[in-house]
Amino acid sequence: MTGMTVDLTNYLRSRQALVNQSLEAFFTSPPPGLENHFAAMRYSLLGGGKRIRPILCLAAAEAIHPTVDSDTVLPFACALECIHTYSLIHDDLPAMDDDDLRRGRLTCHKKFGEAAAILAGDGLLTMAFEIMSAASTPPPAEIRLRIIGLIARAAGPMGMVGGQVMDLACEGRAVDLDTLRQVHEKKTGALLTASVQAGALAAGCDNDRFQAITVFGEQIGLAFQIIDDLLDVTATTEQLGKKAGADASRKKATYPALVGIKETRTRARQAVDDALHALDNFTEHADPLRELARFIEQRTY
Ligand code: GRG
Repeated sequence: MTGMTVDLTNYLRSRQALVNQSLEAFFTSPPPGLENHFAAMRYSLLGGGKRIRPILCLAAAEAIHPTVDSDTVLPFACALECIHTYSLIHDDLPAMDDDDLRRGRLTCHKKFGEAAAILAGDGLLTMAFEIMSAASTPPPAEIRLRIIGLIARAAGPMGMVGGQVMDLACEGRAVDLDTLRQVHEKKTGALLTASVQAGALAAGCDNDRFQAITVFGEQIGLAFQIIDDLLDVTATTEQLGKKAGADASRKKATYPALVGIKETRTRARQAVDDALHALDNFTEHADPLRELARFIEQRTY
């Protein structure tokens, strides 16, 4: 077993600060004429959020190489948050979920207007790839290219975008558990899996540990979405910073709707147990990753 004790609250706080500082640096002074575009991107990117994906990326790197230089990993970690934030902005648009509240405040389109919000999402998505490709620090170009490729695949039609397309196609239809799982794997799981894969690769991970980290990522991705479904039923709008009960009011297929609350919890626990099992051969340097998996199961927001 492991010997390192992780104070997750402090760990999350310190990594959030690191990521926020780094994101700030990538989105500082706007060129003349783009002040409003930068304000819209910054509003959504820097106005809250748990930073789960970048922190998973940093923790996976640490699990592989405990003294890895954070400058090696931060461009990927920040890019993942940019992609995630873009997806939230677009998901909130009237053409999709039409939400007014995100991260405890007005959604981007409510604050800046629809056209500005679409462009803020586009700007964040493309900036992610500029950030990842521009860095002059390690990893070497070959690894950098592999990471960029896997993040692109996880964000695009084979991953998150594809999951969103499938999700929209499911609206108003009876959906079985297998289909729901496929939607979740793509829409939410793919980017979470890519987050740990990217961190591990940036830190120089070998093939065996890459496979193990991939299983870990897939299982926490599943747990994350199961808990997201559950929180929609059990948490308040205030806790979530977005409208609670939205899935039920849209009659969406969710784990609680399909299997009930008790079984939903059991499935989240099973996924986290499977994720932890995948790290059996890792040292105590993977303890932050292990704690993050438990946090994903126990989170209340
Ligand atoms: C529009 C291309 C496109 C994709 C949208 C991710 C997504 C696909 C939509 C978001 C809708 C949603 C609520 C999905 C459930 C899981 C999820 C991604 C929750 C939000 O992530 P958190 O909890 O949010 O990490 P914070 O705000 O903490 O970053």
